[in-house]
Parts: sequence; structure tokens; C-alpha cells
Amino acid sequence: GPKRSGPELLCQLKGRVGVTTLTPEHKPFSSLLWATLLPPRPLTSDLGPFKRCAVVSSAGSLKNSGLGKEIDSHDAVLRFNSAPTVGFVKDVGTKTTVRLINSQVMASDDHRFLSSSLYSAGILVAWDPAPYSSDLGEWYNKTDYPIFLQYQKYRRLHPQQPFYILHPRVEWQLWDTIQANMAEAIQRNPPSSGLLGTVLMMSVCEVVHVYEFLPSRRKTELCHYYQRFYDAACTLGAYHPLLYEKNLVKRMNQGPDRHIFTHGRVTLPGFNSFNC
Ligand code: NCC
Repeated sequence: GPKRSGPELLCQLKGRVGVTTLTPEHKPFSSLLWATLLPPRPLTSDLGPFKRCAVVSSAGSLKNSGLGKEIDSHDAVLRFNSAPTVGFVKDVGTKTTVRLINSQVMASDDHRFLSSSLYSAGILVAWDPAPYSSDLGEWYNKTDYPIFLQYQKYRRLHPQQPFYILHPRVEWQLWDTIQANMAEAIQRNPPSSGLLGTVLMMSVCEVVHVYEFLPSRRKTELCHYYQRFYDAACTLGAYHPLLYEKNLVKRMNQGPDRHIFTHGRVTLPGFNSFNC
């Protein structure tokens, strides 16, 4: 396809991707008893609007970054999966407004999703790699991990904590946008939590700073800032089209390259901050 400029890409993203979450009215959930556990309104009606937001990737390059204070200065902070703050406050801050989790985290025993206090801060948003069709009925019968079972269990144990499920359409609207801007065919797997969370925050914030999604001078093979596990695929991608996601974000960045190098920081405008 044609090589779009940053502003053109932002407009395309804004036009094609609509962040929505499941509500009790969505079929086939509307006919199921547990649908009453879903929030009555979509996430974007309940969250924000915020001025300045931070998206904190889980990359190993956050380690020894000293970015904690800067991250906490934002009005809202999004984190991913089982990325902790306790023990890492100097580098990643303390504030958690939203935690975006994949269905693998919800289902696997090692993450103790139902019992760990790690997940109790902020609003939870869960997602599961759905079939490309984004048909809710098809997905319901063929989730990657048992997202709905775990959702029901968690909601019954923690009824006060807001908890949303991302509409799988978002994954594929985003995937289509990535593919539309790449010369080669990319693997048909949904984008990483990192890009999904970034677009989520662009929907409710005026400005979004994304940390260590594009690696800084601290770039390392250390997978996560919170684990002693080394694998370059964490930064470069394997299952997720991560390198393509990063290419797109690099092209949309409105901050100077220097900020990527020193802070691993990218600056993106919220969807309501520009006209197309
Ligand atoms: O690793 P993960 O992601 O939880 O990281 C969250 C997001 O941060 C960005 N990232 C992370 C590490 C790194 N070195 N560079 C990065 O840019 C990515 O954008 C990433 O999405 C996921 O996307 O949900 C993912 O989840 C893990 C895993 O399921 C959870 O951490 C729970 O253990 C996946 N790993 C495996 O399946 C083994 C990972 O592929 C994607």
C-alpha cells in the first residue's frame, strides 16, 4: 500500500478502530444468565476523559529506568497482564488505572488470577484471541482460553471491581489497519496487548505516552522488568505481529526520537485531539 504519513495513519486508525466492550445486550450473551455480570455500559462511556495518560509496557528495558515518578504524574496509567508495581516502583510507578489482561493470564495456574492481589487495583479489561470473523457466537464456542468461565468466577469473588471484556472486533480492526500499511503479508494473529492498550487509551485520553514499547538505549533481551527470563522474541515478536505494530507506532509518534532513546517514550494524540 501507499506509505502514509503520521497524521494520515492516525486518521486511519481513528476511522477504522472503535474500542468497544461487551455489554449484557450483545448476542449471544443476552440470553445467558451470567450476562448480568457484564457492565451495563461500554468502557469508553465509563472511563475518563483524561488529559495525560501513560501506557507502561512490560519490557525488560524499564528496569533501572527510574521512570516511576514520571509515569505516576499522568492522570491515568495502563498496565498489562501480571506486571507488578510493588518492588518496582522506582522504575514503573505505583498508579494503576486500567490493567489489560489476556485470557492466558486469567486461565493459567501460575498467575493465580482469582486470588492474587496483583489484579485488585484499577479497572480490569480482558481480551482473548478470537477467530478473524469477530462473530461473537463463533468466538463464544471457540475461545483460545476459558475467558468467560474465569470472568464469571472473578466477578463473583470481586463484585465491586469494574471488569470489562474487549469486543474481539477491536483486535481485527486493528490487525486490518496494520496490514493495510505493510508491504508484506503479516501473520494473522491478533496484535499484542501493548498495541490494544495503546489504542484503548487513545480513545479516552488527550495525550498518550507509551513507555518502552519502542525500546530505549536500555534495550535488552530481558523479557520483562519483573522476571529473570531472557528472550529477544519478547521485544521483537513471534505470535503477535509485534515488529509491525512497533513500525506503525514509530510512524505515528509525535515526540522527538530523542525521547525514545532516553525514556523509551512515544507521544500519541488521543482520538479526540485531532480532526481528520
Ligand atoms: O509479555 P506481555 O505480553 O505481558 O507484555 C505486555 C506488552 O508489553 C510489550 N512488550 C513486552 C515485553 C517486551 N520485551 N517488549 C514489549 O514491547 C508488548 O506490547 C506486550 O503486549 C500479551 O501481549 O498479552 C503478552 O503476554 C505474554 C503472556 O501471556 C503474559 O505476560 C502472561 O505471562 C505473552 N507471552 C507468552 O505467551 C509466553 C506475550 O507473547 C504477549
